[in-house]
Amino acid sequence: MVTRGFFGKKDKNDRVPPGQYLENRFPVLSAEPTPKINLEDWNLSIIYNNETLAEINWDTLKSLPSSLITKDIHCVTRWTKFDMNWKGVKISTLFENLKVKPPTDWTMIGSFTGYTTNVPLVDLIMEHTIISYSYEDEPISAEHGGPIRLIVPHLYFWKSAKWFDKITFLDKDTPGFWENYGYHMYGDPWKEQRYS
Ligand SMILES: Nc1nc2c(c(=O)[nH]1)N[C@H]1C(S)=C(S)[C@@H](COP(=O)(O)O)O[C@H]1N2
Ligand SMILES: [Mo]
Repeated sequence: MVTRGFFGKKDKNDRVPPGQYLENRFPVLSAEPTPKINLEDWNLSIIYNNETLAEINWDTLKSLPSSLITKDIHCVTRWTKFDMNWKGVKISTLFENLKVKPPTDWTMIGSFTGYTTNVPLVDLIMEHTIISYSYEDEPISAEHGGPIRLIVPHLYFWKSAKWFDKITFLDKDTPGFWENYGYHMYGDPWKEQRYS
């Protein structure tokens, strides 16, 4: 029997998770005003127990091997956008280069603005999870989280912190900004994990 998808290409509808609609534009969703961050001043800190395990600046980040990912992105406000192209450095590559040995299984992702969101270590070091500085071959615009944002493409987009500048290791899973307002602790779009 020849089934749909037999020839390997996923049907368009199979790429839209339950409760989502296909969007062509790229909406902006921010809880806070857009900050102005110069790349030269940007710095990412990796923290555990109030101790900075490692830091990286833009010059070093851009010297690390980069990855290009093409992913469908799903926002909890129900838009899904196909084939978004992001360039950046895998978090696993970052940890290797900075010689960071993850001390726990849980992290809190932080932004320059104070925005936070929790991401389990296993998800943070997946192949497609990157610290990104380029969208569709251009620098990321400030409103979309530029100069640098996190991209965790397999979870709802609120996990992809804009103006990303902090990874804090935690001993247990702890809610971040939206999770404190009732968003799901994990946020898998295919399981419709919108709210807890
Ligand atoms: N710092 C920060 N990061 C954030 C947000 C935010 O309000 N502040 N919103 C999240 C949510 S809910 C979504 S859907 C996406 C939106 O990214 P965009 O504005 O580039 O579409 O960013 C996520 N990252
Ligand atoms: Mo969102």
